[in-house]
Amino acid sequence: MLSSANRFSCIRRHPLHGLLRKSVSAAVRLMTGIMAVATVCAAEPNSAGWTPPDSLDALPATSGLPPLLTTAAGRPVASGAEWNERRRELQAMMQYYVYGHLPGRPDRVEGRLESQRTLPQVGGTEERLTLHIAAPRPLSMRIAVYRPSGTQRRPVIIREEHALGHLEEVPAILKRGYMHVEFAREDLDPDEANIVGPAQQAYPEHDWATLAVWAWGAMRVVDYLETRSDVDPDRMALVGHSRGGKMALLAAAMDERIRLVAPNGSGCGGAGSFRVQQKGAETLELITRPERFGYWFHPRLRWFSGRENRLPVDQHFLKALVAPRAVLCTEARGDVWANPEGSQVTSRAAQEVFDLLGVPDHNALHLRDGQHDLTPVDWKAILDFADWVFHDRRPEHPERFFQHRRASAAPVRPPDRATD
Ligand code: GTR
Repeated sequence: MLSSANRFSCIRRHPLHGLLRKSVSAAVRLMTGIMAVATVCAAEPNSAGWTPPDSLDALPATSGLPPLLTTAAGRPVASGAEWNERRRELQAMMQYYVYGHLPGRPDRVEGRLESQRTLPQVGGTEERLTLHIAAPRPLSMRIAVYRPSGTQRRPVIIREEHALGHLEEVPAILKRGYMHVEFAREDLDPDEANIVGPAQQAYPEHDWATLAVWAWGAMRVVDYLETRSDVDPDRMALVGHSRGGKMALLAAAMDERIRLVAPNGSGCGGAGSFRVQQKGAETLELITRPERFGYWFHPRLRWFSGRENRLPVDQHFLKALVAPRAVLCTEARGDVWANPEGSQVTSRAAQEVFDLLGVPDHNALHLRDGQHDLTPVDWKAILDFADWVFHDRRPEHPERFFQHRRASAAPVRPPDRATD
């Protein structure tokens, strides 16, 4: 269900409007795709001082993952100050090649309380609110806030959702003293191909795809939470499962106010490497198919299908962008589609940045047995790790959070599978 202001803009629900919207949308996306795939790239430097290539065809094939601690111009990165520069370059590259460009922070985000109730079964209260986002064309998004009793400032666990009211894990979260916030990401962009969602309509000059819209939505939740007197603004964590995990990792890579991110089973386009994939994992080719999830990504990404070794980025860039804040990837051994081995590889590759910044233990990966799901075992790992990061409560068996460091973890070097 869409929130009221956005429902107005979602004219696709009328059959004729739907046809119109789909064809306009398809044309817009086709144009973007043609521009990307024709590899005529804007050669002007962007705000990070990084210049996109004139043509994708000119990109060299490389072996291994692209380096983190060497700039695009070939300079080594050896200090925190140099890393800050490099960070901006990596953000620019990830947006250019993978997700499209996120707009800046809007002037205002205001929460309007819609309903409030006490929920004894979760051990606290529930507020339902609508966030009003002062975008060039106003946007709205629904959220649910769960809070233990008391008015003191609390750390927050934010979770993305396409529907609100997932109460199963709320009691455990509140019991540990956290607030829990869910947001309805699809109010900003429905999870469907061939739709120009409300947020994309509000910023027509931006080439952002659906994952970027959702990530921007998470950042707007943070804008709102910063205005609340019962939120500890230095202790906000973001959790997402699967496609929500892809979104969460991107949001944390872009927004330093997110102090801990936990992508769960996020796989291709999330924590898993595009290049290094275990047998049965979702590939760049599969995920970017127009009839599957091409709309999650900038159309430019599909050019790298079968040419992954020419992609100037990989997902260890996103993990490194979180440093010195904390990232915990929760993965399941049986979830081969989400490439848990490729996530170990990107965690190992990102480690050098966490080491450089003096926070080696802020780069974490937890593996459990089982399949693709966000289970109580994952939630326990997330809360134990959050207690450690936010409250310095050392967990039992801390080595369980660093499974990418084990000698048996997957090797960093990708198999020679991509063709030139
Ligand atoms: C799958 C998709 C994955 C993952 C998953 C989900 O179908 O191939 O990349 O995102 O959906 O979000 O549940």
